[in-house]
Amino acid sequence: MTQNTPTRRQFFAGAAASVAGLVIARSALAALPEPVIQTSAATGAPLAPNTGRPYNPVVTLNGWTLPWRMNNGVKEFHLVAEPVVREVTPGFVVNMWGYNGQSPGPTIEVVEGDRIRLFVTNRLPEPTTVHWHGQRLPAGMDGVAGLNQPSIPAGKTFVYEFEARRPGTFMYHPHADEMTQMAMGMHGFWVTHPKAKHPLIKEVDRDFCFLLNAFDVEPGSRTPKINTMLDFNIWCWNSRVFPGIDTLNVRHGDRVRIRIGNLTMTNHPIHLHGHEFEVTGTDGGPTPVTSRWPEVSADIAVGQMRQLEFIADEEGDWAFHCHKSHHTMNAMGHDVPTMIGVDHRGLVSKIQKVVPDYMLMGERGMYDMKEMEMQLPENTAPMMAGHGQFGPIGMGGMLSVLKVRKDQKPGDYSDPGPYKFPPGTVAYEWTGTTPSATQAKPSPVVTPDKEFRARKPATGHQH
Ligand SMILES: [Cu+2]
Repeated sequence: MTQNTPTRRQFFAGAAASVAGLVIARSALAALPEPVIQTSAATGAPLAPNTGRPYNPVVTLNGWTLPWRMNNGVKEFHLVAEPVVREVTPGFVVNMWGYNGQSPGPTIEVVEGDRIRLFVTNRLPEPTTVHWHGQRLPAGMDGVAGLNQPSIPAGKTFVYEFEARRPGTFMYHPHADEMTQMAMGMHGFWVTHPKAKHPLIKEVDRDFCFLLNAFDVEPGSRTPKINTMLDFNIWCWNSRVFPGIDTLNVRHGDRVRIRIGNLTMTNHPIHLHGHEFEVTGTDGGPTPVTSRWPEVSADIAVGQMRQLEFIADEEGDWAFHCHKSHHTMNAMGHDVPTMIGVDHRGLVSKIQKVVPDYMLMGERGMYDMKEMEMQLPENTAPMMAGHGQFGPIGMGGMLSVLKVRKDQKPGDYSDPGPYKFPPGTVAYEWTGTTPSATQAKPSPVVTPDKEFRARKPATGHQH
């Protein structure tokens, strides 16, 4: 792959090549920083800065941070927009477009006041640009094709240069053929750390980030349908679905920050169990302290970013997920007819004479689907998957687990394994007799003395 202009054949070969790590000839890009490629979907270790101002690096869930080089005081990064193959969960890979071997692209971390130069090489089969969402910068660096710059033709490299003027939580994505390129997985995270102690930005022990993204991939296929507007079936955090999303592992008592950006076509109420958090920042910057209140769910609208912060002071394994129930489910959960209460006795064998593969689903609810090892088309994420220490979890999509442990070492992000519940603290089965139900006494009938007047028997309060 020494030529810069990908041919049609190279484009289709490119997806396969990137699995093994795309090799770019150094001679062709001699003056540029060598592009760094990452093809593993594992959560990368935080990238401690070895040049420039110090900061406490973030951890990108199932992602990584892009290294830079220092050139006369300027931080230089090299992004390569290209077709990639992403493992969305074990057994399910999707052809995507991304940056430097992955979708999402690598996280970019800089410090307030840094001078930044970003080289963007386009190895897609069509023009692209990069928009630096939320940044204060010169208009000519804002990346809207046609409006702020000519688009980057296939095979060419453009240079963006600006100062990171304000600290905060940002992202980047194309502003050229957005419908295709974002539906194919092109976006990445950006964090600008404060240059000094900031009155609205607390130092934290753990700083996680990820993007919400979604794809429409027919079961058995591996390329997203880019024209889908609403009916997506793969609901991702950083292009991963449960059980493929890594857990968030923290030490008991840690101050934890989770930065989330939404690049799907709908909102996601992100819900944390066992703790209350505050929203300490948006893509507009840190929020005033007087605007913060405790929450256990934060709705993240399309194109928004939110920073959630809390003290992890409850030991255990805590679910952390989108509260839309269809978003904690993988493909095949959407077009199944509701069968609850339908008596199918004797029916299946008759239907199977006409439709040999016919299978009955859901006449007692969908719970059985958790255990069912049904024959899925090749390359399909099971609708509900994942096991906990008590059995099947029965979810997919936008779900992970916050693991809070007393013995987790500072800076150790490794998975401590399942929580050891103290004896007597787990919900248990009642083994005594169950009394039969009694009918509650009917509420006394109150005749309103006026047509719209009612009396609440419990309080006697009149409306
Ligand atoms: Cu959601």
